Amino acid sequence: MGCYVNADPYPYPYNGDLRPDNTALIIIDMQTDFCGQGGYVDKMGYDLTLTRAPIAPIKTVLAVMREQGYTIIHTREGHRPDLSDLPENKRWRSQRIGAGIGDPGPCGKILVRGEPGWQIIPELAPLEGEVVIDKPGKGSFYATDLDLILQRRGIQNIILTGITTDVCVHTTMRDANDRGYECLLLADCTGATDYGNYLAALQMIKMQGGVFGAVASSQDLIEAIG
Ligand code: C5J
Repeated sequence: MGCYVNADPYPYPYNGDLRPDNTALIIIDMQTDFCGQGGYVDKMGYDLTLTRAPIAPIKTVLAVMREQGYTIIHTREGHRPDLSDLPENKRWRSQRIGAGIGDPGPCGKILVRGEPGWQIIPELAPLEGEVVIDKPGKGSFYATDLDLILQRRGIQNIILTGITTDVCVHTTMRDANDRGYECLLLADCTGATDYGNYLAALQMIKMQGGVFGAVASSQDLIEAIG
């Protein structure tokens, strides 16, 4: 019995206990800065088709999970306008490659809260009442109230989507796994700035019997939750 997703390397979740009231969909950093023209990733010179690929599949999963009453969580990476929460070395590193965080660009100041580039793209905009987590770092738990919100709602399972697979999505998944959350990454609902890194990031999750959780497609998830 139970509800299992046909995932790799094991049917997810491990205990078959997958319900709208114990499971959250997290959509990580689907902001113009990471997938839109003139944003941070574009300024760094990476191929936007890789970070835009998950938009349509996420939209489909989001509609299904909203309809069924799952907890929906959106995250945004960004810094305060006075940059008081921007580590010196993060600023230095980004400036060095021509995409200085906090510097003006075509979409406003790069990765600064309130600027056009920092907004979640309209296709995946949060609805009134959905949780939005503002984070200054890669992980969604660091310096945020995400864990508190998940605990209060009795969330045990986290379905991860968003960008980028090898940076913010992986950091969040690793941290969530350490905290005891049962994690599933939807492979077609995530993308990286480098295709090889995307593939490697998926592979890393599946090592050691699923060291950070499991991987499935959005279709596998939708079939399981009906
Ligand atoms: C990065 C992210 N890559 N959302 N952020 O700096 O993955």
